[in-house]
Amino acid sequence: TSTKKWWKNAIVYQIYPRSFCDSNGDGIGDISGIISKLHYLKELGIDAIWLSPVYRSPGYDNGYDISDYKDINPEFGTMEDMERLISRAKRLGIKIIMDLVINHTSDEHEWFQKALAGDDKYRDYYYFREGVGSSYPNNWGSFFGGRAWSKTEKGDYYLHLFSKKQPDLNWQNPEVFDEITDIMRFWLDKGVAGFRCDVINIIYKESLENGKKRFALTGKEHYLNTDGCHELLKRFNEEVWSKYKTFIVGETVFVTPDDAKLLSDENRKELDAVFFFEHMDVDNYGIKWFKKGFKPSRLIKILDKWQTALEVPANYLENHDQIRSVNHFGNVGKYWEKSAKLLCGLNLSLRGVPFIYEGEEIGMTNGDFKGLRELKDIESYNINQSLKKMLLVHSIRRKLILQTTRDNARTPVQWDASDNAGFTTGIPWLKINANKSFINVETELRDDNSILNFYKSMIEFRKNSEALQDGNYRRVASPSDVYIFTRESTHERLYIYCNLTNFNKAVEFYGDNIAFSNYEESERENFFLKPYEFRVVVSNI
Ligand code: TEU
Ligand code: CA
Repeated sequence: TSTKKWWKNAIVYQIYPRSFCDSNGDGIGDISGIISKLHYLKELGIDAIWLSPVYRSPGYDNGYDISDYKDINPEFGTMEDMERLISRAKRLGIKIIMDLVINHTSDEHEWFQKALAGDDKYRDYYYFREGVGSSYPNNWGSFFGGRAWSKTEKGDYYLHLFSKKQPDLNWQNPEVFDEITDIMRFWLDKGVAGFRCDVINIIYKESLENGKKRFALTGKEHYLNTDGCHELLKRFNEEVWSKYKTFIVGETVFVTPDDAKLLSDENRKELDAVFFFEHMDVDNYGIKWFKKGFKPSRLIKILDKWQTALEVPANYLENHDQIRSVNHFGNVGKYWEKSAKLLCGLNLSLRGVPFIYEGEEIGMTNGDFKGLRELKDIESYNINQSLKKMLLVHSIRRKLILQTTRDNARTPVQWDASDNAGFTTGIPWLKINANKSFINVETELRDDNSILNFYKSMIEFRKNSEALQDGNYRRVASPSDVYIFTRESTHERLYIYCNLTNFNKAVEFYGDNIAFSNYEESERENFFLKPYEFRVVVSNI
């Protein structure tokens, strides 16, 4: 119907511009590079692009440190390039969703520079505080390890929940609200279709009091999902977003299903959807650097919980902050191809809005880094410093960081098998994986049986399926490491089977005919699922 929101049946593709495609040989992906691949994305079948930040930035956190919200990072191109991207995409029916990073700015933003120079108006855009005795203003910790405060030349401190190059904005100041909503309108007027709001549920600090002591993120109870944050979201929605046909997805850290419901309930008119993290943390001890073995049964429990809790979850299995999903939940050995296809099937069968991260559609794997020196991520750098303070030796730090570093997902997209994988003619900013020789777009486009072609078919299948797009969700009893669920609409009932193990798994088969699978008909069995088998079975209703 015409009143249905456009994004409810959309499939979104995330681009991390630095790593996507370089058009001018400087080794850094750019906007012209993206434009050159729009037809590829159209063919893939996606409806919208979430563009990680392209704003002007000194790049200490690859653009998540913005120094001018109304300008484009010259490394990525010009404002004309950006306008061209929006209009070319529009012609192809692809919407552009920008990343909106408003918890903090870069310390090189004019506002912060004026604040440092002593301008009181701008000092109140941030949190400047005197130390307590010879120590920090409070005991809060940073997301990237270490303290959340840094000293200025004058001897006072400023708050930064991320790196010291990312001072937090003071959302209690109404002028900050006016500045940022003005920026939102600026981009929406240019034709952008919405925002992915970075760490949006931590922007409003209720107080700057000491937090309960924790191993990580001491202080979080003072800023997570505060009433002030809900209030801000309501006002963003009412005063700006609702005036355009936007899709607003929030990156919301440490949320429970109840928190997420409050943030994205349609009637509350705050966010449209949220990214939760519980499934990302399925294989760690609460802190991502300390990993434990992956158990499919845990992943299934978590996904089921969120499927049941939320009407429209934002579904994803990887992004620019996480390791590659085939490393995380699949198999990079013998079952690389089968497991990548299974994860595709899973992500695109769940209820909600599916997000695909660049390279996921060809089964890209974690970076093959040999040492910490090959890494570029500021988080990895800072964590290494923190782990040093904990007196962990180099070999251990190396192991912990290499298996989890965000750079695993940031290696350049592998377009072909040539030396620089068709990503650049120059020297890539981050090392390209050796497996580009067989994991690359060109090779996979030619192979009917490739992961890439599986994505294309699965996307098309979803687009043509009322049950997958709008149906309800119900888990079906199964062995704990096999995920079986139904998606059902008025005219269609589908049984989805996901064997998340590398074993044959005996299961009960329901339904009539197999509509989709990552195994050939001749390879399939009647009484069990093959390793990493994915099946969609249609049942008559
Ligand atoms: O991420 C927030 C965030 O919490 C992660 O960086 C976190 O360290 C990791 O995902 C935990 O597993 C957002 C952006 O996505 C990230 O790239 C930025 O560095 C960060 O905010 C600061 O803007
Ligand atoms: Ca470039």
